Amino acid sequence: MLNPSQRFFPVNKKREFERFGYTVLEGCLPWLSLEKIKQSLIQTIRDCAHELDVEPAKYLGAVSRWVDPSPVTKDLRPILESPLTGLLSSFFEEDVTPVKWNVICKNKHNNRPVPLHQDICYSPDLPYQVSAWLALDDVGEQSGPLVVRKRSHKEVLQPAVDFWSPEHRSSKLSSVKVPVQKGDIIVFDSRLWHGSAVAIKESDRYACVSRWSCQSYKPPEAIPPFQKAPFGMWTCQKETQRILRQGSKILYQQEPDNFIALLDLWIMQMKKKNAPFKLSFKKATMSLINVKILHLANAYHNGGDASGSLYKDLWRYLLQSLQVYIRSKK
Ligand SMILES: O=C(O)CCC(=O)C(=O)O
Ligand SMILES: [Fe+2]
Repeated sequence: MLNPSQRFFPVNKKREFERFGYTVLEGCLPWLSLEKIKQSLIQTIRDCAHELDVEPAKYLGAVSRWVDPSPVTKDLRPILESPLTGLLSSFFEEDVTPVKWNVICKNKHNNRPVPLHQDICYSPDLPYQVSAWLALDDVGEQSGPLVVRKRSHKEVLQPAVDFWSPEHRSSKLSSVKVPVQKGDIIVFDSRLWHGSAVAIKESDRYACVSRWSCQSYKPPEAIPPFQKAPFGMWTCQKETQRILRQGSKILYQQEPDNFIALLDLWIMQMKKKNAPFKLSFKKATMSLINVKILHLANAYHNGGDASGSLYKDLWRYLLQSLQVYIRSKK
């Protein structure tokens, strides 16, 4: 039977994709109510917040992406997998297989940019060919659109960028914004350098991002190994735990083993403004609370921080000074 989403794409779209590493497929899935899908996502996100006993606004301030398996992505697959399979197999003119599903959002609680990166380098064990970034809202230039560096999918792969590191300096070098309408799909190569802009206009910007490979796909022969920053994407939780434990031993004569108990201890002490070095207690408290919510959302909902800014904030507002203090006591 013909899948209703199979359709003919102008040949220049495919050429554009091959040349620039991305293209926008406009007005996809017109028979689906994307608004209904988004509202149901938002309700699930609210339920997730309540499960952690936090306000939805606070939850959304800390969590900006969910990867399947997650309660937030669970209902998308049954609705979207078949139409997207139809669309993408028409586009590529061959069979395609879904690899991963994500929901990524910006809104008034979290409008931060995502630094430029190449997706394939974060997924060496499960490489995929393309992403299909389905807009669930209209995304203008000011609403944090995807940004891409045209043709960069043809460059030599670089090690995965650790943009969670406080040392990371993000570059906007020759990147262009890709504003889209609700229902458009940006199809982009997993080697393309891309990210997203700050949402100056803090309206909702929800996207369902699925990853796919064509049957004929051959992953790159060599994906460069991760170069882990001392405090970054792959190390920040362990480092945070280490620094906070050392600090609480010296300052509060306590050393909780459990990460959440440790964060709670520090939240309490920061609220009491109890530390012998200079810092903004308010910002330190906020960043500890955000990391706590992120950690719980990761454990319960496979939630994450798309922009990689929460641990960076904690570093800036507490850990950096605490580390200097600990070293001075050794
Ligand atoms: O949606 C965003 O803000 C970033 C998306 C992204 O990097 C991705 O889907 O791979
Ligand atoms: Fe990405």
